[in-house]
Amino acid sequence: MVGLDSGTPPVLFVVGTAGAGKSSLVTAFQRWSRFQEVDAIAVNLDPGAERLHYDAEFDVRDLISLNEVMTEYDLGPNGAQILAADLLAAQADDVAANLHSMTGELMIVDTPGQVELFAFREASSHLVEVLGRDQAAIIYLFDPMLSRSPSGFVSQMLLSSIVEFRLGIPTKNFLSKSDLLEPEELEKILEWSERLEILEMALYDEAGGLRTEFAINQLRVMQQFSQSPGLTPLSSELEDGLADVLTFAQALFGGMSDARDGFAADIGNERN
Ligand SMILES: Nc1nc2c(ncn2[C@@H]2O[C@H](COP(=O)(O)OP(=O)(O)OP(=O)(O)O)[C@@H](O)[C@H]2O)c(=O)[nH]1
Ligand SMILES: [Mg+2]
Repeated sequence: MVGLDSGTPPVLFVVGTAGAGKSSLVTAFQRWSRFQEVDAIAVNLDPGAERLHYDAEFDVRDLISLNEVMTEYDLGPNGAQILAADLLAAQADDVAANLHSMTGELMIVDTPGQVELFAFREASSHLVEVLGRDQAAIIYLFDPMLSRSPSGFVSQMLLSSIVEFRLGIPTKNFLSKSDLLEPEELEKILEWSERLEILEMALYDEAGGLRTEFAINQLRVMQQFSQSPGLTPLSSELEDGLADVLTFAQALFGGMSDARDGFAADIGNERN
C-alpha cells in the first residue's frame, strides 16, 4: 500500500451535511476494520463534536475547544466554528506532522458538521496539500431523507461535486443511513444515481422547466469527469457498505493484502 512505503497511511475524509452520519461511519468503520484485521486509524477534525464513540488517535479538540472559542471571543456556535477552522488552519502544519507520525494502513477522518467549513475554509485544503494530494480521498455522505426528492438528491450531487472540485481529490458518494429508507425508496434513489434520464423525468415532474434543465446539464457534465460515479448504500447501524468504503480505498491506494483483497472482492460479488 502506498502509505506503508511513504510512512503516512492514505487518508479518507468523511464529509457530508450536518447530521449525515459522519461520526457514526468513523465509529462503525473502526470497529469493522479491527474485525477484518485492517489497521485503520480514526482521527477527529471536528472541534464541535460532543461525544465520540470511536478511539481517536488524533483529536482536534485537544488543540481547540469550541466552547472555549465561544467564551473567549464572545461568539455563537456558528461564528466559533468558523474561527475554530481558521485557528486550525494556523496550526495545520502541526496537525499534519502529528498525522504523519502515525502508522497504520488507512486513516479515516471525521470532519465538522457544516460541510462548508471543510470545503471552504483554508484548513482542509492546506491539510490535504501537506498530507499529499495523491494520498487523500473523500467519502461523501448523502442524507437519506433529503435524497428522497429529486431536487434534494440533485442538490447533494451538486454539493458533493463542489467539494470534489474545491479540494481536487477523488470523491465517492455513499447513501448514508440506508436502513432508514423503505426498499422501494432505496431502489428509486439508486436508479436515479445510475440513470440520468430517469432522474431527469422525476425532476421535470417535481421542479419543471428551467430548473431541471440547469440541473441536468450540470449533472451531464459532471458525469463525464467523475472518477467514481454512482451512489453506494451505506448503513453504519447494520455495518452495510463498509466493505465498499475499503474497496474504494484499495482501488485508489493499492491493496492491503492479498487475503483482504480477496475478501473485499467476495463481498462485492455477493452484492452483484
Ligand atoms: N438508522 C441509522 N441511524 C444512523 C446511522 N448513522 C448515523 N445515524 C444516526 O444519525 C444521527 C447523526 O449521526 P452522526 O454520526 O452524529 O452524524 P454527523 O454527520 O457526525 O453529525 P454532525 O457531526 O453533528 O454533523 C445520530 O442520531 C445517529 O445515531 C445509520 O446508519 N442508521
Ligand atoms: Mg459528527
